Amino acid sequence: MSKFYKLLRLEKNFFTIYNPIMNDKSFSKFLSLILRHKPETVGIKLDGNGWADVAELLKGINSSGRSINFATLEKIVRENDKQRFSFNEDKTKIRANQGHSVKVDVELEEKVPPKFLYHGTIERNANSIAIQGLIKGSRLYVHLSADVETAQKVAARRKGKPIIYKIFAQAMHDDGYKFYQSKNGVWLTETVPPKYFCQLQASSFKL
Ligand code: HQG
Repeated sequence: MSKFYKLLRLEKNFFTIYNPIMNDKSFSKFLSLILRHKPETVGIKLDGNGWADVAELLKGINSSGRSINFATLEKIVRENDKQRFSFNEDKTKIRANQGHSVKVDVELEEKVPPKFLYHGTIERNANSIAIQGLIKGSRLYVHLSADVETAQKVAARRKGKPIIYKIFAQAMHDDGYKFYQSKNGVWLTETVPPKYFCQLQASSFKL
């Protein structure tokens, strides 16, 4: 990533994290930061299964200069476009369904994948992906989409020319690679070596 884009991202993150007037979308981003990456931002800890105590979370957020109550948190969890968060049964605990960089075990269900899965990214990553395959980077897993449309949305989060890989998931599974599906439908695996994917031609998906 160029210095320019790094700065842009830093600036975007700064306003997402430090803007005290937050709508539900910015709150959802802030929650992702806390529950996937940096619980210490609001002075809390996640347990081994990724759960945060809801009372501690609300207290931590409210002490950080933002204002949130249980009803708003419930609404954000309920209405989140990708169902990123889950409560436990009595809603005393909350966790992110996927996307973590902190080492927690969110009790993912191992599952037999469909024949193909998809991964959306940008062209700038293509050379390195061709050599290394898809790697998980700072996250716990490589994230894969069930269909091309979803992969396109993932690619569109980034600045650059979108590219989509078709992953030979069934072949990987047959060769012993494990797959998981998060509660909100994202497919996860540890790594995807180069022999298990091909790049889709741009003509086969709408840019
Ligand atoms: C790329 C969002 C160079 C990879 C989405 C991606 C997803 C490589 C980036 C979830 C590489 C990692 C995760 C290699 C992989 N060389 N680049 N060898 N291997 N990459 O954000 O999949 O909205 O960690 O292609 O919808 O983009 O947050 O992963 O571009 O489900 O809930 O390295 O995040 O979900 O980026 O996105 P990320 P991702 P939420």
